[in-house]
Amino acid sequence: MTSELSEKILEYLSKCDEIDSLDLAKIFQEDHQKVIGAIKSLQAIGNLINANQVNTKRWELTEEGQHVLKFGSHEAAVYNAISENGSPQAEIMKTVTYAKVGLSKALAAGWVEIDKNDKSVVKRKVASIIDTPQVHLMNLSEVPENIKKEYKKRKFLQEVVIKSVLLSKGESFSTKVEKQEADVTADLLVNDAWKEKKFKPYNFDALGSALDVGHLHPLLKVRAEFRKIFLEMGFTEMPTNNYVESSFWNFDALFQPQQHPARDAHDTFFVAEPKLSTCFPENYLKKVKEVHSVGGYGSQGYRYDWKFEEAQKNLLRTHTTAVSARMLYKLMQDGEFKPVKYFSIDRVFRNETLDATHLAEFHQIEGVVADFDLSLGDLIGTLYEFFSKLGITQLEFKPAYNPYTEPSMEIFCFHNGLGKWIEIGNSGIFRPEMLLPMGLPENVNVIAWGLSLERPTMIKYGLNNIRDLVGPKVDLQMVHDNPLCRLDKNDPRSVQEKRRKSDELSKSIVNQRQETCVQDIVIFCDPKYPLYTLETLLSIFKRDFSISVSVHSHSSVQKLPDHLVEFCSEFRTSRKNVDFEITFIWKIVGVDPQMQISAIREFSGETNIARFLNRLVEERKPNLLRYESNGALYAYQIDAFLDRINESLHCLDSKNKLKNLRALIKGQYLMGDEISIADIVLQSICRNLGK
Ligand code: FB9
Repeated sequence: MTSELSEKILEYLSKCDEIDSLDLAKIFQEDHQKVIGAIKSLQAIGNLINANQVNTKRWELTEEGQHVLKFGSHEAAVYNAISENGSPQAEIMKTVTYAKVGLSKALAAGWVEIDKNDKSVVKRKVASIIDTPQVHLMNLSEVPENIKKEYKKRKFLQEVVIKSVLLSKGESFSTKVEKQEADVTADLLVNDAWKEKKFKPYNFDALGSALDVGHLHPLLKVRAEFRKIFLEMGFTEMPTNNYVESSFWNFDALFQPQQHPARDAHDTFFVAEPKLSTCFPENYLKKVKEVHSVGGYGSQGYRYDWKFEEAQKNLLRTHTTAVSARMLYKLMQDGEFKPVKYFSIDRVFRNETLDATHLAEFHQIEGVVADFDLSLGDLIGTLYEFFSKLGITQLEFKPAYNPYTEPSMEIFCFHNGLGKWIEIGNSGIFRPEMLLPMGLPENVNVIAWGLSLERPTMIKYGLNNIRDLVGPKVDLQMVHDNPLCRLDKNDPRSVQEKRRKSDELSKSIVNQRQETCVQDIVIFCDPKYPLYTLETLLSIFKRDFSISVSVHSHSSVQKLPDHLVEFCSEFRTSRKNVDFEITFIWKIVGVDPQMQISAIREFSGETNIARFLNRLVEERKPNLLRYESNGALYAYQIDAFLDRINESLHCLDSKNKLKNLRALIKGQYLMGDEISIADIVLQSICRNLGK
């Protein structure tokens, strides 16, 4: 049902070629937003009208400008406030609004002067004045631009951009709009009444209404992914809902001596109230005291006077290994030992020096496996399995020291983006002095490892400062905008599987090309979303490969925009026996171009086509544009960027799209100091997005 306002708009438009929505609002004495609403409802009814957004810059009075318009300029107000024989400056300053700037302007204009005999008095210097600023503000349209800019500097005027819509008659313009039914109702079905009706066309491009829901913080997204990894590996989550812990469970139970530096106040947050814990398992406590003070189980212990009072001190737990200790102790209290796999992901607190990547608290991720006769090999194998699910397959281990594990190892992986080995965690086998007082059988070993949640999250979301991730300065828009987190897709098995298939594909095409040229690259592309990445890639490849491109238009494209007529013109030849022969067809296919590798398969989307072309070239020239030849993690990083670029390409408005894409560009190249396919795609898109 069109509103009365819509019909008035159509009526007005029938008598002119075009009209701006702001003018319509004035003519109909309506709020501009109501006019915009009526225009949108007319646009929904087929091609009645053409509506193009227009941005108009307009001058508007500021609050100070309104004051000048009403009461005169500040200098005129000062002049008018001075009495015949002069007035004390203090009085003028007290009684006149904007007196300070008014007095200096009035002095500069020669309207007033300071009394030579009494500097505290100001006198009139002229008999009368013309208040030009007030006159100008009363009739802005007559004021020259340069004067307006002066008033902008004096904060009397501001330039505002008014968004409006320029209307003109559409292909199916009419002043009479037949009511369009939105639904087939029961009434319409009676006696086939629906046959006489017009129905609103389905808008298949209409988006679902954005759900006004909450958004998970990146840390919680990554935590969920780690939780998924542990659960699929058969681990059970430990109860970690106690930040306050006794020194006994946080340190003594782990065979960490009471004089260890980590146990003093500048490394640990001790709790003032309640200061002490009093309830401990009596027999177990005795065994812990003994193994610390005199040893046992083949250990000589630390040979010191172990103090109960020290063990009673409450603190904010410094690691979730305190929870692991409680769980392992409980295991034997519940009956006979059975093998278990536990994990925890929760906050821990350390009184540490703060820096860009360290705060006084962080989330520790910990895995624990207790079973008969576990060895260091089992620990290493478990770590390979765990980290492989993050796409990390190159691990190195370095001997380390922990009070509660022996042997202990720091874990490293090679980070291609940073071009160096980075520490990704710590691990070890719990000592007998920790396990045997709990009553665990002598042939039971417990392997364990830990890492932080913040470090992988910062890498995943490209954050350099921990304060951009947690704390009061976090940009909530980042929480709203950041993409979903999936770590499992990097499981080398699925990655290797994906790569094996595409390698097979690339090899089959490469082999085919070696006998003949690659005759069957066909690309369908929508003129609304040109594949500029192709032009950039071909200009890189032309140095090492012979290329020919033929460009055609499908019948679904009525007229090719002028700026696309020369698309890939540099490569248009009819030469045969080239390395790359591409048939490029403009066709209405939507945002994702389609690449057809005839008789084998199809790729969809700019980033997937780029990946394929990179692989095709990397087969012949590995160093021309490194991708998979540089290792799984390097390729994973590039894939992660390409996925984010692809997500941005599908976000709705180009402004937002450009903002998302530009946010990806931090240094010279996305992968550090080496250009990659991700840079080429990103730069091509950003360079041409405005076209
Ligand atoms: O997380 C750490 N690094 C890391 C982890 C993952 C990652 O992302 C992957 C590429 C995708 C990147 C980096 N670290 C441990 C190493 C360093 O960051 C280190 O500087 C900071 N460490 C924290 C503690 O620092 C005071 C990280 C935290 C940490 C260290 C050790 C443990 C837990 C967390 C442990 C343990 C442990 C050992 C034996 C038995 C049981 C638990």
